[in-house]
Amino acid sequence: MITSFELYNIFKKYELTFFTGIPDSTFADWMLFLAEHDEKLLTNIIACNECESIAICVGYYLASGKIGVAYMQNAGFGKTINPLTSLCNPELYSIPVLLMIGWRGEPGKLDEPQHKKMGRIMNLLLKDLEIPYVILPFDIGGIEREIKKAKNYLETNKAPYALIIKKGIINNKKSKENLLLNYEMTREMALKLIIDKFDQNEIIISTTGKTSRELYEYRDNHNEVHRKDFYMVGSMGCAASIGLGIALQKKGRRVIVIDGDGALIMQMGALATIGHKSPPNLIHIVFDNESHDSTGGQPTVSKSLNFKEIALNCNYKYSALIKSKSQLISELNKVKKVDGPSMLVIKVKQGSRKDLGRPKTSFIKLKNSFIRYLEDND
Ligand SMILES: Cc1ncc(C[n+]2csc(CCOP(=O)(O)OP(=O)(O)O)c2C)c(N)n1
Repeated sequence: MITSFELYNIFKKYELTFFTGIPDSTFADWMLFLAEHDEKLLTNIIACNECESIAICVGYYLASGKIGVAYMQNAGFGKTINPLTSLCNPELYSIPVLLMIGWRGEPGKLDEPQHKKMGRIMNLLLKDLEIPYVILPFDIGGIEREIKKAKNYLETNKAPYALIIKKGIINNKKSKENLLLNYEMTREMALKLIIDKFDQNEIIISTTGKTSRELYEYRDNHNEVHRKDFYMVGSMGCAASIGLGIALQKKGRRVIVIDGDGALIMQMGALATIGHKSPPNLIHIVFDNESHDSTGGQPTVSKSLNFKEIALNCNYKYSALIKSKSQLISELNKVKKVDGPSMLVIKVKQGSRKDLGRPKTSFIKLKNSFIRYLEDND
């Protein structure tokens, strides 16, 4: 096992001090280290998605001749295939990028179902992409040897190379540093208020990570059925687009999308599509905790964004920024009466309950009962 500081020292020795990507809980402490030391010891750019991080590294290389490191969870690796096979490809521009990929769903290890397939095929995909990779060993000497080898390859071949990071290689023991967000509500509190308000034949789509886990558990604890909800697993950033697809078919039903700031930023282009199609029955709710809370609380860039105005500028018909419980209650009453698409941006604290559970029902069962709910309740 290696600490983040020891890892940084190895990267620095091989002139790798430029990092960009989307966080993964496999190296949560490393992500916090990068955020903490950005513009001091190193550069860290929190990207909107994994594809963007490759492109940032390409720009960095073109302008400085130096090699960037793109970090990601293997869930997001698929998003990099386009720039890796075009921009970086040795048959085209031949640009070296070091990938640092957290290995979720490693065969034989217990993990969430959405990680199983990518965990199994990631190495095969890298082989098909003709990107050499190494599974980083656990000892510091071995890690240094492999990073040196990677650097040599990148310089000699001017092509991408991947480091695969297993859980437990980077010490994650340092406690999570919560952002000091002085908001009244937690995500879970706000979620409960919303769910209680929409108690008719509404259709709910909840974003990936802890939001869906909290919603699932809330239904369980209240002996409510899950069929009203579509719980996203993986596919971060896709909740609003699923909502659009449904809203356009089910014009007589309200569709509530519950999103996160990280997920919204990841696929922010979806706002343009939603605004353009303008379904009046779509309500887009964003829990903005200024972080990727589900993977360890690493900051997003939401602090410098005004989602409320962005939505309106993308042709949403109504939008509000909410910071308190009383405001949330009044906006929920209002949003039921106006034509959408509408957006409610709710500022919430970071964090979740330690004993938060995970969906237990099979996803095929959940899908089938959700489809029946869509058919039955028009
Ligand atoms: C394409 C992709 N990249 C990364 C991940 C890993 N991941 C899962 S949840 C999450 C954070 C989501 O943050 P946000 O939408 O702000 O919601 P929060 O966890 O803060 O409630 C990340 C990075 C993923 N599932 N898919």
